[in-house]
Amino acid sequence: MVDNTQLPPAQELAISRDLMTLSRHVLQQVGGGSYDAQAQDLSALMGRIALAGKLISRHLSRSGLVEDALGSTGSVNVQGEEVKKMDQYANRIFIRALEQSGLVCRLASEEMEKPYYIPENCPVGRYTLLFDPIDGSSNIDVNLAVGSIFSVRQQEGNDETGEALDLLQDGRKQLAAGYILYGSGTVLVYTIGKGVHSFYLDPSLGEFILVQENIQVPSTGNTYSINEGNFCSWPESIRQYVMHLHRTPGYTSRYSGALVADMHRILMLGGVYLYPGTESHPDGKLRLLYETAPMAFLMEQAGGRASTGTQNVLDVIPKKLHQRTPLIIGSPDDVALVESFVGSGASAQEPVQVSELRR
Ligand code: AFP
Repeated sequence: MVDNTQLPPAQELAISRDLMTLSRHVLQQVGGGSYDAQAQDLSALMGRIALAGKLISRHLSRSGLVEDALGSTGSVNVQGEEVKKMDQYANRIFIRALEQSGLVCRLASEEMEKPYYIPENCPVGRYTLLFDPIDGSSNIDVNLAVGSIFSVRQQEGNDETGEALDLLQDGRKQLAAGYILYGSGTVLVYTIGKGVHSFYLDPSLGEFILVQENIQVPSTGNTYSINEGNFCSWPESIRQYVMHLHRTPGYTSRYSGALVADMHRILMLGGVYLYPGTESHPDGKLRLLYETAPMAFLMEQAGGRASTGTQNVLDVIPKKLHQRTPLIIGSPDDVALVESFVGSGASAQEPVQVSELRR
């Protein structure tokens, strides 16, 4: 008798994959059947973050056709940077999507000087969402890849002052982190401390579909990603490192101007992304709580590393909400190589002997 309920194994596998929604995946990561309250919360939160990503993706895909997507709002944010219309739109989308979750009491983003409270959620919603709504916003007007970065933390204490002092803790306090890359496709990559997993948005279904579980970054890669326009204002050790790469056959440089896009390349193919301090910005450009710490959490979960040059990014305790840190992130061997230059205090007069460091 023929079993009409079964399809060939390859098709069965494809169906199982298509049915693995993001929320279900989060639950499976945590529970294995017996889901506790936090697992349920994280699953619901990821569902809302994914919804925000879908709405932003849709708006970006029409950006040249609608009035309110391209160009600048004419204002500057707390970092003194020009606010693009998409920055404002995406920030609002995250707020509204998480407001409705009932779970998030507080949101903090690059676009808001102070945390945004949702008082009606606070009695039950003990989570804070930190996010960069649009990372790489200078790419929007020229139709290049941009991203969103997110990080979830438990809210500690009642924070009656509204100063969010409990956020000034190290990156190991993150419960979940990830990014959404709006590129040739829209991909969401996340961790809840149990590996790194990626989901692609299937526009025909309007769902993120699992494509890869337990992503591992290669131990080394041939790509380095840094804005070489800042060469003259980097510390000498970074200049020496990059000159070493120039002299070593096999390296290639890739830099898109969006951390999410560059990070995704490094995560998938190996190599290193750097945003070091510069003369005018000794701590670099990237913000700890909603850019470098979430990326560091993700990269470590994928077997990689993230360093400021002298310290693990996840150990940095911020002094303020919008604190910046230098970032060296990627394959463990490549990050170690950069650190060896920083640690050696390499100077132009004393070039480092690196032959033994590079396999
Ligand atoms: P925004 O988040 O303000 O769009 O900045 C993007 C970013 O922080 C990061 O995504 C890029 O890697 C970096 O800035 C690019 O900065 P430079 O133009 O200085 O290289």
